Amino acid sequence: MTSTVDYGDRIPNNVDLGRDRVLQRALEHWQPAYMGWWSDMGPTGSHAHDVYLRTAISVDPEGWAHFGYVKMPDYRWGIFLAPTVAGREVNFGVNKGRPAWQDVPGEYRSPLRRIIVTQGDTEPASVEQQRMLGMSCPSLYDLRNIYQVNVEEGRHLWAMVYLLHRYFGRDGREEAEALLERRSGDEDNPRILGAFNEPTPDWLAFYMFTFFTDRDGKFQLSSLAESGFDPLARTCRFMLTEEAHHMFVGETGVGRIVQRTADAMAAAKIEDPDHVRDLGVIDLPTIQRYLNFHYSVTLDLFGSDVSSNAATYFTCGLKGRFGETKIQDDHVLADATYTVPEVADGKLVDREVPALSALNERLRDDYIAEVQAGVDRWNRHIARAGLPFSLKLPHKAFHRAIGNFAGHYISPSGEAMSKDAWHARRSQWLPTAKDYAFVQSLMAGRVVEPAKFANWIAPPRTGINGRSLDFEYVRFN
Ligand code: BYC
Repeated sequence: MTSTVDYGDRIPNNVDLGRDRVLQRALEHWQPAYMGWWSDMGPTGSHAHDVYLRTAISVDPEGWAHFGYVKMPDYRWGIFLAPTVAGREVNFGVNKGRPAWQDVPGEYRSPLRRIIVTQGDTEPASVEQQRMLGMSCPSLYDLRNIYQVNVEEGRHLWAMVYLLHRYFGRDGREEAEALLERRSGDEDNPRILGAFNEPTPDWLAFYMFTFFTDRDGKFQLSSLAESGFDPLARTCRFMLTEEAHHMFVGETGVGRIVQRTADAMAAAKIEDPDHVRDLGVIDLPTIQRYLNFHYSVTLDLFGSDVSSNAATYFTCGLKGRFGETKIQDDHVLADATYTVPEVADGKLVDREVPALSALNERLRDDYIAEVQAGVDRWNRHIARAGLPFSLKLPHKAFHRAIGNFAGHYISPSGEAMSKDAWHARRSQWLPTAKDYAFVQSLMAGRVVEPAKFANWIAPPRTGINGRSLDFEYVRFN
C-alpha cells in the first residue's frame, strides 16, 4: 500500500492493482460500462467543458489533491484506500479484540455485500438526480462545485465497486453491473433507498440535498469506517475527506440563498412572502418548506428506529456507531438500552428498547445534533438583517415513511393528527407545485460570466483553492 496514487495504470490506484491481473482485467472490463453510464447519465451537456477540478493524487491528509482544468470524461476516477493501521482490531460486537479482517469473513459475506451495495447505489443515484442542474447554474463558481461533487460521487462508486470485485467474486461483479443499471426514480428499476429516487429539480433542492443528504453519507461512512472489515474501513476513511467538500457546498449554498433573501428583505423593508418573491429572491417560508422536505426524507435514510439488521451489523463487527472508538462503554451493548419515540394511543411516547436494536435511531440522533448547528448558522444571516423569522428543523416524526412514524400524520411541531387534518395543512409544510414553479422561474437560464452571480444567491466569501471570484472556473468549448 502506498500513499501516492499510481497514475501510470489505466485505473489510478494505491492498491497495487497491477499485481492482481485478474482483478485488474475485471475492473478494466467494468470501466467502459462506467464511462457509458457517465456519458448517458452524467451532467448534461458537460462533456467538452474544461472544469477546474481537484483530483486525488495521494491519500496523505496533507496535500492529497491537485487542482487543474480537466474535461470530466478524462477525470482520473480511481481506487484509493486510507493507509493501514498496524495491529488494527475489530473494535465492537462479539468479535471485539480479534484482528480486523483483511478478507471477507465467510459467515458475514451476505450482510457485508448488502451494506456495500446499498452504499454504492447512492453514489451514481445522486449524479443522476443532479444531471440537469448545470443548465441553470447561478455562477461559474457554483457550476464548478456541482461538477466537483458529481465526479467525486462517481469516484465513490468506484470505491464500492473495487470492494465488490476484489472481495466478492462473481456475485460482486454482478452487483457492480447492477449499480450501473438501476436509475434514480425509475419505476421498474429504481435506486435502493427512498431519497435517491426523489427529483432534485432546482439549485435550492441541490443545496438542501448536499447539506442534508450528503451528511447522511458522512454519518453512514463514518460508521462504516469503524468496520472490522478493514478494506471497507480504509475505503470509507478516504471517502470522508472528499465528502467534507460536498457538505460545505450545501451549507454555504443554502446560507448564501438565505443571506441574499434576508439582505433584499431588509433593503426593501418587506416581510410579506409574496412581495419578497417580487424582489426575485426566494422567500423564507419556501426555504423552510424545502428544508422540511429534505430533512424528513433524509431522516428515513437511517432506516427503522428499531432494526434487527442494525443489531446484526453491529454485533458482527461490520458497522459501528459514529465515533465508535471514542465512545466510553463496553462496545458490545448487550445490556444497554436506548430511548426511541413511537406513536401510542394517538400520542408520541418514548420507549426504552435494547440499545443494539436502536442503533439506526442513535445514528439519526447524532446526525440531528450536527444538522441543528448548521441551521443555527443560517439563522445568523436572518438575525443580522434584523428579521423576525428563523428556520427550524421539524420534529423528527414529521413526514416519515420508514420506521415507527410511517403511516402516521405528525405535524412539524410533533403532534399526531388525522390524515385529513394533516393534508389540509400540507401546503404550509412541504413545497407545493407553485413553490417549485416559482423557484424554477428564477433559474430559467444559466449565469456563466466570470464574477457574475444570479440575483437569488449571494456570492461566496472566497473562491476555490485561493482563486478569485472572477476566475474562469469552467471554460466552455
Ligand atoms: N428507503 O431495518 P431497516 C450517501 C429498507 S448516503 C428505502 O429499517 P436497516 C450519499 C432496508 O434496506 C449513505 N428502503 O433498515 C449521500 C431493508 O430492506 P430489506 C448511504 C429502506 O437495514 C448523498 C428494510 O427497509 N449509505 O452516501 O437497519 C450523495 C428494513 O430495514 C430505507 C448507507 O446507507 C429507505 N430510506 O438500515 C451521495 C450505508 N431504509 O433488507 C451519497 C449502508 C431502510 O428488508 N446501509 N430501507 O430488503 C445501511 O447501513 C442500511 O442499509 C440502512 C438501512 C441504514 C440504509
